[in-house]
Amino acid sequence: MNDIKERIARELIAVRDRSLAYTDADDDLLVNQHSPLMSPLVWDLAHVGNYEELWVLRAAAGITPLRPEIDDIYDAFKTPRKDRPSLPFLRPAEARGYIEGVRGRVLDVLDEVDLEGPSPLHRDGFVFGLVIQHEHQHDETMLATLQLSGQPGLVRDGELPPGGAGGPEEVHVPAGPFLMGTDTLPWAYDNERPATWVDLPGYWIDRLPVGNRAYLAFMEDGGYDDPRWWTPEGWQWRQRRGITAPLFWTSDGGTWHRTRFGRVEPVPMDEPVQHVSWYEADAYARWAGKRLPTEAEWEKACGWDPEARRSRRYPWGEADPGPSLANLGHRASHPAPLGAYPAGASAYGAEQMVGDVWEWTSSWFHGYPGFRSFPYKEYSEVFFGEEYRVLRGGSWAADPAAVRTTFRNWDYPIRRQIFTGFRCARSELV
Ligand code: AVJ
Ligand code: FE
Repeated sequence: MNDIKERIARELIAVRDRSLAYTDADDDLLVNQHSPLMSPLVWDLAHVGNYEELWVLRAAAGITPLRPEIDDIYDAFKTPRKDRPSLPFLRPAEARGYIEGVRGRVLDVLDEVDLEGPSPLHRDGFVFGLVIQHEHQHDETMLATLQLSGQPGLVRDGELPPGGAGGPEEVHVPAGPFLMGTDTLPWAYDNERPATWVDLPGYWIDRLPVGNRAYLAFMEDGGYDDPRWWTPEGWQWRQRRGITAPLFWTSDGGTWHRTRFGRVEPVPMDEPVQHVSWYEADAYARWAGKRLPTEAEWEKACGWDPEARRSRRYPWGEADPGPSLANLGHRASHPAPLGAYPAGASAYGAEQMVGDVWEWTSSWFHGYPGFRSFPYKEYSEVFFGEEYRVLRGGSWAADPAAVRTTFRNWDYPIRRQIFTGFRCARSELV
């Protein structure tokens, strides 16, 4: 039990170090809004502290509210992101003081709590997992905000393995049932439960995410100008917004560059494409004679172990994602080159399924059969329906604590500021 508590304490410290590193900047950068799509950075910072107060201190431990008067400011449902600059949110010094005060009490709660008790919030440290994953997700959002701001500063240049490991273009996943989702991973979200048998026909899925070189071939083949490849909504979006390339790409007389955290550099042809919308991913797949994988196809190819007949936590098994297995945890501020992680392959031989880029799937975000919201409807359930597409796998900016083969992310099909790419699939010929 103390092992779990120590692990929780370590993870709490690590994620807070991360949030503080991302907000170690002048007040102007933190309080200004850099895009109507995003909150001011200091809003995210105090929001994660407020969430921690709500869930660990008040809900799980029954502690009297510390600052109930600020709850409304940090309620994501009360004020849409575009309107958050006008909120009377805490200024940076006060925000840091507030979240530090909350955190001190959270560590006291951790010391005393019975993680084997009857409360489902306490069991296996669920509520701590909830706030750790929540903060990591906001940290990734903060990185997207920083990228949109165009400000230099937060580029990390950690070394990633070289790409180029060979292999087939596609891997085959034979027909048959697999268990989708989980009943057993203790920190899994409600939307990953319950585990459900899903019987899929056989299919092929790309071994690797689609790279910049392949994506550029689509562009040069007139992919953005040919409505045959686009859904009607996608075509309308492309026309209205005048989209001709991934977000952050610019071209000067033939060579494509990208702006990455304030640096302009040639688009690296061997990296997975990122900053494309679902509409672009879907159009590319049709141009390539393929389609996007369904969410079930994606998860089976990533996590199912056909021999053991169970899901793995990561594509390669249960081992933590070391530097030779996946590009997670913001080691460097970009995806790794294609073929950089042969040791991280799934049972079916698919590579780079976790880390590098989130991957669009063809599926809308719905609850699995038997879904029950826990611990609150506003995490998942209110987003179910035909508005959000599911993203899988996690990007270079995602932390291993918030990545697993069953983890589900979702966003509007027009969104491109997130660290998102895709891979293609196709049905077996019959
Ligand atoms: C799961 C990434 C879509 O950022 O809106 C953060 C995560 N939920 N605070 C989001 C989340 C509440 C969520 N995503
Ligand atoms: Fe949140």
